[in-house]
Amino acid sequence: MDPNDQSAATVEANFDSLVGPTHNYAGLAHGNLLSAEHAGLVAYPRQAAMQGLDKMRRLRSLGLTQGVLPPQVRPDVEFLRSVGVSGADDAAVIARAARETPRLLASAASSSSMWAANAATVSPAADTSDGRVHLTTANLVTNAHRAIEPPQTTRTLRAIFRDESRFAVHDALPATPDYADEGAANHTRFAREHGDAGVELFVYGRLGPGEGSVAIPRRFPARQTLEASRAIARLHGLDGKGVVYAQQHPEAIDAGVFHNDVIAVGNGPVLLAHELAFADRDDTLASLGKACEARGFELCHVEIGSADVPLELAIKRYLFNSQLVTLPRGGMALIAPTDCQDEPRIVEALDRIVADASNPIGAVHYVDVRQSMQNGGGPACLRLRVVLGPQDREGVAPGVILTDDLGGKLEGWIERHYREQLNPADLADPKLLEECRTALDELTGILEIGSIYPFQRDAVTVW
Ligand code: SUG
Repeated sequence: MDPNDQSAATVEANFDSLVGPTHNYAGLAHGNLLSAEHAGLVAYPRQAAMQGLDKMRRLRSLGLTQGVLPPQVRPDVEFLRSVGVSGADDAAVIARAARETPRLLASAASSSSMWAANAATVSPAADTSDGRVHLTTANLVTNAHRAIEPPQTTRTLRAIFRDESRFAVHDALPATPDYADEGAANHTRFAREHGDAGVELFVYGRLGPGEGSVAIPRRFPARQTLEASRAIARLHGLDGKGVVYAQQHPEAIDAGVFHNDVIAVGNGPVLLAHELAFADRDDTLASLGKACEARGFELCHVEIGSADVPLELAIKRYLFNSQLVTLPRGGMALIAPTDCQDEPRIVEALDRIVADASNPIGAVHYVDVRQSMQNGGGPACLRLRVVLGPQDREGVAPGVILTDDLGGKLEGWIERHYREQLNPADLADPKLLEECRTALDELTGILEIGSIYPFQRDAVTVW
């Protein structure tokens, strides 16, 4: 039997979003230090998209199931119109935005949907009351350029996770600060094996109204509320025994940890985290340990302390925004950004972890996603994890699962449609929208997911 044959197994698939043709650096994300640092830089969309595709191919070469999510249409002219930037046609709206309010144009043009970890929160079938995989689209209310993503995200997810007997795709939570939600970036699932009932850890930065008070960050926004996390657990029908809520360390948020996946990553029974990830480290570990025990497995906690890797360094190099994956042949590998590779303190910490037989992490693979990293999105930000049993897999649009053939087609597609470089001033070019629409129209054909964008539907004349 082929050891890579996973057809009968429950696997965790990574769905990465392709970087969009308008990838640029606009410094839009308050509290995200890399986004601020690189604002105004020339961006390289073609290279960015290829780096993302190369990462997907690398994961697939490790024997993992890899899916592809399409980007969103940008600039979002409807968003510009909704905030009063009017014009006779799309080109006029874009021209007026460029003239009068360039930051709004940058928000409308951001390719931020590339960070698929913020698309939704996902609970596998083994954890939910109706035995379906549940996905709740994130509302991303904290930042305007991200708050425009949810309607298209929901359409895209429903087109891909299309069998309603296997998948429930929920609309985003109400778009209000009390329900601020950033998706899987603040959610980690632990289980003995992917197909077993697990423990879902929801990490929040602040409470909702009337829930008492906790210390909150002073400098940067807390993007996730406890109220939002609770709502998702309810929507997904999670058993309370398998749910743990933990507060992010406010000092970590103030140091630039805008999502928990910038400071912690988990997989199977393993939690790899910095000592400053949680506001109450001991309490969080105790609750998590107890919940895992109740599910019949022991939590394997691998910690990196400030003495070995200071918080600021971990954030700058995105050490914890690595993907921790279970390999089909057994053991785990960490998929880390190349930016970690030339930092001796990080390499030493990782070498120690790999050499330590008390955890299953046996290898580190470095991937170059620098174009995304410069906007604060590392390897783990680019993917949405979805645990799929054999029946679930049959309910997924088959054309989005990466194969050699699809990889080749996507490479050609990127070469044909993406600009080599994009300056902030190029966002004013009305041709960019046309190029994006043409590219995405072709992409939906390649992925065989039908018409998912409003411009494709509007083009159909209804008699
Ligand atoms: O929301 N950056 C994104 C990065 C998201 C990373 N995702 C996870 N950690 N899962 C954000 O801060 C920058 C866009 C700009 O400045 O042009 C941005 O939106």
